[in-house]
Amino acid sequence: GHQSVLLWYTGLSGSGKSTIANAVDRKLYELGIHSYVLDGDNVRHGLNGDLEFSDQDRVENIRRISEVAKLMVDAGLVVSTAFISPFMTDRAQAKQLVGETRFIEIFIDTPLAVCEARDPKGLYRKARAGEIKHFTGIDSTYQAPIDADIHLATEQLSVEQCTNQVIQTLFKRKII
Ligand code: GGZ
Repeated sequence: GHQSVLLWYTGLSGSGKSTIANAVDRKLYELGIHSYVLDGDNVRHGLNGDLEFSDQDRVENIRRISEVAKLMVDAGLVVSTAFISPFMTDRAQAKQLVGETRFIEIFIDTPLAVCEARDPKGLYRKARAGEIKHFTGIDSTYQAPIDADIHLATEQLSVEQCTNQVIQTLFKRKII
């Protein structure tokens, strides 16, 4: 068996949140644990299709995601959320909502310069050119966590090492 928890990933666009969350999720599946990843692909087009990237819309984006994640945790799943979630207070509210003991914050700490060099979707280039406004790290704030449960400095670690660190933490805390 396992305890249901929320794995809350936070980090810049292109930091690797979805990649690591999905790799962890695959391991959980292999361990026979029911889990689900909420990310931009399955939330921002549907449930939150009416929201854009103003501060106000990001707050609402994270609020709805937190509520949905709580329902899924209540249903017994290990839930992962992979959103920039740039504001500290919104992450703190998510933690309060699901309960401190069921919330694990994972900081995907990839420096802006690295994310920008990767630029997998060309969004940083567009943001620098002024074609996208309010882009996180360029002209919209990112408040890095100061006390994340798991801090992954991805420059020094492979995806496999990051994934193992998350899984090991879950074992150590007797969640799985
Ligand atoms: C940040 C943006 C923006 C702006 C579009 N700022 O690399 P991606 O493409 O796949 O990840 C980014 C994603 C961020 O959505 P979130 O729901 O995670 O953001 S938040 O938690 O702040 O609400 C990026 C794309 O959407 N994108 N415009 N202006 N990222």
